[in-house]
Amino acid sequence: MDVSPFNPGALRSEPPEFSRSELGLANRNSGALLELLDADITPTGTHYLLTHFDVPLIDADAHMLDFAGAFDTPFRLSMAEIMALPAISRAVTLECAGNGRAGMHPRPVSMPWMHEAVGTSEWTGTQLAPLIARAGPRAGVLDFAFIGADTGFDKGVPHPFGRSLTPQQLAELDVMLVWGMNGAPLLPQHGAPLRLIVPGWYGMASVKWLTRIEALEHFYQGFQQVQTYRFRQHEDDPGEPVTSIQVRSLMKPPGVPDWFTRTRWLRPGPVRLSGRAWSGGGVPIARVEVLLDGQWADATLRPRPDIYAWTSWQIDWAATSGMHVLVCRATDANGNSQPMSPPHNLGGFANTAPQRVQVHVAEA
Ligand SMILES: Nc1nc2c(c(=O)[nH]1)N[C@H]1C(S)=C(S)[C@@H](COP(=O)(O)O)O[C@H]1N2
Ligand SMILES: [Mo]
Repeated sequence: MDVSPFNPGALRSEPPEFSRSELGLANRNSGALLELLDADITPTGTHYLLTHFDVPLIDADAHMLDFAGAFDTPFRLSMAEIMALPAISRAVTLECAGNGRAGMHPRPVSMPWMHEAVGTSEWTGTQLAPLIARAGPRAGVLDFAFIGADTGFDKGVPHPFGRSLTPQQLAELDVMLVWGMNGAPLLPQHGAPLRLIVPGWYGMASVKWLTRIEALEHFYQGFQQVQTYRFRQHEDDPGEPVTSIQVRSLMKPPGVPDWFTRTRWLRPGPVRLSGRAWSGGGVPIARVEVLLDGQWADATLRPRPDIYAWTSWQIDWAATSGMHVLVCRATDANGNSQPMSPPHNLGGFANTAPQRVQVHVAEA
């Protein structure tokens, strides 16, 4: 099921309109422009945005990152000290865990993403693990909390945006401390001057405006760690945590759009369809299939620039006059693919139901 404007019948079972609060969130948290999906690196400024509270304006010259808590040798680093560390740049695809939420039934009321909460940037920074090792976590450390400079309320609970990773997760993930995006300093809305990038995980783990890393001898209990980002069936269900990105694909909509409904128009004849597919944890994409005239056909895949970056795909279609719904679905090397109706959860996370693109094929 899909609530795209091409399928208004699907709206019957849910509130007929998005609330003003949801519209407000949708205005602040922009999505990617699907027509730019042919770019390996999402052009800076068109990368999706998800900010829970307010974007803080931080003076990079005065900014310090604190390594605090249960470390043997806690320390603080200035941006100059961090940027003098060995630098790495990696193309990493970031996706919001709420991507696809607006297509869930019933619709969880939150940031109403359709399909666009994804982008790939070349992130420049340094590896986190050597710095944690330098600070020397005590033997009893169970968790590392990553705290952002932004604070606000959710469900009446005031908190800074914070997330955590266990020592084992840190050992398995190529976590980066990042100050650059596509060869330029981070933009304020993407976490300037310093953020975490946790490749292969949904975006909530990649804490922006990072100010503090705290070693804990208990599990971090921050709101964004324990009260949300969990696959829950009902309010009292503790649920499973949301972690790795689940396999998904998107199509660059072909032809030209109606500006309001985004329905496409194109002429009959050969058309090259293209798009992207990605999965979490560095797992490669094994297959992308596209539904063309009632038949699933295999798209051609191109190698990805980094194990954490999306794969591009393409397929040729002989478009015939009439209305068509184009659908793509990906399968990763672990054999996971996009279910037609993914299981519901309260938060509306990881709705990987395939995108449907309605096209009207006709002579001018
Ligand atoms: N400090 C802080 N970090 C944050 C967030 C936030 O609201 N505050 N949002 C998270 C979520 S849910 C996502 S999907 C990504 C989005 O990163 P982007 O806005 O750079 O695309 O940032 C994550 N890091
Ligand atoms: Mo997110």
